[in-house]
Amino acid sequence: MMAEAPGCTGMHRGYSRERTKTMAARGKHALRWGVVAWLGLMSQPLWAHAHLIDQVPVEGESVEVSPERFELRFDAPLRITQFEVSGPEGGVELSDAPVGEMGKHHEARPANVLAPGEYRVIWRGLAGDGHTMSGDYRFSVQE
Ligand SMILES: [Cu+2]
Repeated sequence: MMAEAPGCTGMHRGYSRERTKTMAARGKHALRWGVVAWLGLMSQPLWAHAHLIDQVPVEGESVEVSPERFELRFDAPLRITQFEVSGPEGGVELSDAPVGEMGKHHEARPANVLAPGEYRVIWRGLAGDGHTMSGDYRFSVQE
């Protein structure tokens, strides 16, 4: 199965009619906020969706030794709602998981040394704009 590319599965669904109504209700500020939102599409909006910019181990990487930690870095804050690693021995127990924290940088540590083999990381998160982001990638640990 092909790894699903990290992406915004909501595709601006969060910029809803309800939010537009709320903006209209703010009267004279509505236009200004509309402009801010529009500019946001070009730069970094306040309620930005977050894109994955770095991960450790890197996708497809074959690491020589069991990784001490897993890392995800985003270009905007995101709340991790799911983080799962599985391998040849099933689900990998994590001594600390990033679930629930809002931030650009997330870390998780395996509770035990990872056995050689192929691993799969599945994560899911909620960006500041309310969009769900997710990723699914593999790496391997050498003999
Ligand atoms: Cu988004």
